[in-house]
Amino acid sequence: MSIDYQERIPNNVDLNSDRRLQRALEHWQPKFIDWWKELGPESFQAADVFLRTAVSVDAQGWASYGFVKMPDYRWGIFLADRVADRTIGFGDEMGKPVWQEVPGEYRSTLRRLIVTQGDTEPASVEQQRRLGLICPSLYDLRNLFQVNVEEGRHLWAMVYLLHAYFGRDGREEAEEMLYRHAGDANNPRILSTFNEPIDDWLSFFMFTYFTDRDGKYQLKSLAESAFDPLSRTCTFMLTEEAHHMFVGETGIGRVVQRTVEKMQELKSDDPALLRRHGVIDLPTVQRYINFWFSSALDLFGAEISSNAANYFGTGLKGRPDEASYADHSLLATEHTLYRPDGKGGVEAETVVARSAVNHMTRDAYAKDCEIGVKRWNRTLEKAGIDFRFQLPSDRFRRTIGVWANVPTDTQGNPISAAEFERRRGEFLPSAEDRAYVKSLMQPVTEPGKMAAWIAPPARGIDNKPVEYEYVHLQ
Ligand code: BYC
Ligand code: FE
Ligand code: FE
Repeated sequence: MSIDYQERIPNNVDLNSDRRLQRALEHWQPKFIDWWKELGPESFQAADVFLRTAVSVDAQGWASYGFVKMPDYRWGIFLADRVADRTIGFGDEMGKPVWQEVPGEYRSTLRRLIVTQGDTEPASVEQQRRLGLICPSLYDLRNLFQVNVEEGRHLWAMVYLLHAYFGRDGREEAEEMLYRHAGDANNPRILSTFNEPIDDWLSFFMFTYFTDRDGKYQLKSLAESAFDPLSRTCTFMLTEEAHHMFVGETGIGRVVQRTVEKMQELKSDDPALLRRHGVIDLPTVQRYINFWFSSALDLFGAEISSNAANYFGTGLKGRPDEASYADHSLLATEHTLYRPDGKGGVEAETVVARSAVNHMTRDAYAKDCEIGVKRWNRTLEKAGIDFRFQLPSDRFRRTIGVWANVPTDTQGNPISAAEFERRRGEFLPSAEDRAYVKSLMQPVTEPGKMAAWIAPPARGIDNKPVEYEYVHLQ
């Protein structure tokens, strides 16, 4: 079904035919706009931004580009087209028709999954709200705002499901989405990563590379759901997600590129010298990777999880690309993982595979994370630089799962708490690192100009040149 832009709430779900639902969402809409104006991008609400807006849910040609003031962005409700005769692809109900309504017995579990997903979307907008004031270029500023408005739309996607399928409880949950705030001491966002401040652009690129990619994997898992409206919603959200990760991968790539150019010019890899010349030294980039990757791993939940086994068995949530696996029951196979033995060593534990769904999803995620790392390393290799980036071990700095609060080095070797503290500055960004990176964050808003710590992008947006004026400041 095509998207109706004549409506107050653009949609392709025939909202017009359900007046109650339409009224309920129209009641929520001004609250969302108030939230956006108060906690969305600071200082740029009146700027004209070159944004893409979804105009169809086809994989090709689904977006159109034009200048929009962010509060006027047409946030709407877009579900991928229904797949005829779709059946459940895994778990105990495998092969049965998917559900168009929520089965009573799964109501609270499903609501909780949708709320957890939905909560991350406005959280990220809140986390990123001050980045515009310190943008490295208009091109980057536009990308930030594109990501922000789409995360706003992802909130709409989950709020639609809550309103349409969860009655009064759902409407209450939708309100709560605008009351919890990232980093709020009394009323924080649900998952811890979404309370971490993002106040420099290196962190923003790390977040869009690592954390938005968790989004990709969680959305892929939910796209497998037996609850068909959730599946269709997530399938379309994934179309938008690709750009967020592109911003992260190319953003980090451009930082690395700039540093490499400086290293060649100065014929030095001395971090202090490079910092005096205004670029971000490679070990600092590595420490940011260590921080954000380990933080993102926690978003997959515990490796051994009865919740996850339950979601899988009941058909609520599968694995990403479930069809690519041979076994869709996971009751007859086993899965081995490594855990601390409590004596400073490591031991193997074998569990029924269904209990290890979170682990499998996380492994698929980590593999996907490697792709960018390889690309950044190619830049180093081509420049004849010996340094190589590496993802830290999945045991490193965990707060969830079997390795929670077990100190290890970045290779995953258990170490004492004292040694961890002694080497903290080798593993993770120090206060000095953060202060240095922050000191570079001076706004650059002349069309085509880039901050000195980042290389220009290879190309512009929608075939426009890099020098294009992507944001018209007021
Ligand atoms: N923090 O069985 P377990 C995105 C809790 S990002 C705090 O291991 P489960 C985006 C858990 O709730 C994608 N608590 O967990 C990115 C449970 O509590 P109870 C977001 C945590 O349920 C960038 C207990 O620990 N989407 O879209 O298998 C920008 C034991 O849990 C955490 C989703 O998350 C944590 N990290 O899995 C914008 C998808 N981990 O029951 C957007 C929906 C676990 O003991 N969520 N706990 O009280 C889920 O599927 C699951 O809730 C999780 C956890 C994967 C998060
Ligand atoms: Fe999102
Ligand atoms: Fe995203």
